Amino acid sequence: MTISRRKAIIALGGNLPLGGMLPHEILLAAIEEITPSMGEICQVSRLFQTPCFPAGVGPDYVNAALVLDTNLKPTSLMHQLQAVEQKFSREREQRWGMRTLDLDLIACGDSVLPSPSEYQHWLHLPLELQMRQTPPELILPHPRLQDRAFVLVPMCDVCPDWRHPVLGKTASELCAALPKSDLEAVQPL
Ligand code: PH2
Ligand code: MG
Ligand code: MG
Repeated sequence: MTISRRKAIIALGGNLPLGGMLPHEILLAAIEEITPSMGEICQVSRLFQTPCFPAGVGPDYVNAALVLDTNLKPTSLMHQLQAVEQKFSREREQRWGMRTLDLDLIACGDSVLPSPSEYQHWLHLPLELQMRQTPPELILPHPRLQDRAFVLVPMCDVCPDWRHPVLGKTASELCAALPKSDLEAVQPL
């Protein structure tokens, strides 16, 4: 049997302290919790301070990205990432609410999940519905990654040449297409 290894892109974020830990310390501690059984970390981005999205609903975030060489299936990896979130007291309450730690699986190589047609549905979902609907299953690549400087700027540190399997553009091309003001608001810590 061949084990298929793939490069998973993981986005890290947080905007709430936990006990005595500040968001950037939580992110660094979370990276330490990504064990060899989950895969091998190949690259870790710088940490960035980013304005909260949607604007004004909470404190700035700290965001980062990493690339993990893994042989876990995407859903297993997602469950393991959720277990790490739990260690840092992540409460799943409000969509896009404040959080101590968010670990999002952004992409797994060039996988499109759960299917290309389902992917199209989430890709084109109007903003009004995005705010109210949570996909029932893992969607890959993350359907909003192309909109978000707080995801794409860190990705450009670790995988600028990763090509979006549906949009056909690399991370650095997607990043360059964002409004300049969005990009300038993402500041290395
Ligand atoms: N994550 C969210 C909602 N808003 N804003 C920033 N700046 N960074 C995030 O990681 C973030 C967000 C939901 O996961
Ligand atoms: Mg999340
Ligand atoms: Mg998130």
